[in-house]
Amino acid sequence: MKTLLRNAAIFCCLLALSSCSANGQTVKTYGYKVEEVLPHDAGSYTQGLFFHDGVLYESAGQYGQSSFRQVDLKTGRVERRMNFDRRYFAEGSCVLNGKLYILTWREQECFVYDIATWEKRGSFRYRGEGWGLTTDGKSLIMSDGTSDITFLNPDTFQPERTIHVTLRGQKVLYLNELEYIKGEIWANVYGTDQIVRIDPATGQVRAVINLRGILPAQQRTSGTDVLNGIAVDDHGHVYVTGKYWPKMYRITLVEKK
Ligand SMILES: [Ca+2]
Repeated sequence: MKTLLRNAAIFCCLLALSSCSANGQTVKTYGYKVEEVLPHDAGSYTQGLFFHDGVLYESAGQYGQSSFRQVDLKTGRVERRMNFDRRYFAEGSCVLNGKLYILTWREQECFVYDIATWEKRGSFRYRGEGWGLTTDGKSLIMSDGTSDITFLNPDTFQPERTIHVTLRGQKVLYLNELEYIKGEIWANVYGTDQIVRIDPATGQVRAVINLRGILPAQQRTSGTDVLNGIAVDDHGHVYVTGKYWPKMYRITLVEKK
């Protein structure tokens, strides 16, 4: 997946041109303010991050290391953990109607559990890769590493519709971890420090958030990987982290003029 970083540079070039209009719509650009620094398990290759009933959950990837965790927000302590067989590379996760859905990267299988008991309730097969997962409260919303985001029926996992995500008319590839926030889909763009805010009806990027520098150089090691992980709590507070990052951040956005 590291090879994607080369291609991500192309996307960065696109961002440099942002803050212009796309088909008559203005694309806003944001920086960030760190409101709170929280601990994060530097052993977690973060793939899914979300709150449910005030509790933070995280899915983590890599073959032989994949897990799903219930995490104490303030201490970062893993309070409950489920490990996956080494055949599976866990990806994005979310809860809808009391069911926990966890994607796998190339295994083409979405596991379903009861979020209260973590008992397995079944699984769904799908084609292509699984990357990010979130929900608007009705559908599952899934990314697959391309510029497409697919809305799925949570009972059947059948696709309902697909949006093609564009920034100023250009495809935005490598859409990764997702979070549905106030009527928009926020998506990490793999290999970059950017989050794009997407119109769920049209796929157009309404805003770009640049989080460059949020994890300071002195906090980085040779094992530190890319920004990934967006979660919003019941108060509308937004949290971000990254793969093997030692910190998670509660942020607010600062619009760039
Ligand atoms: Ca998320």
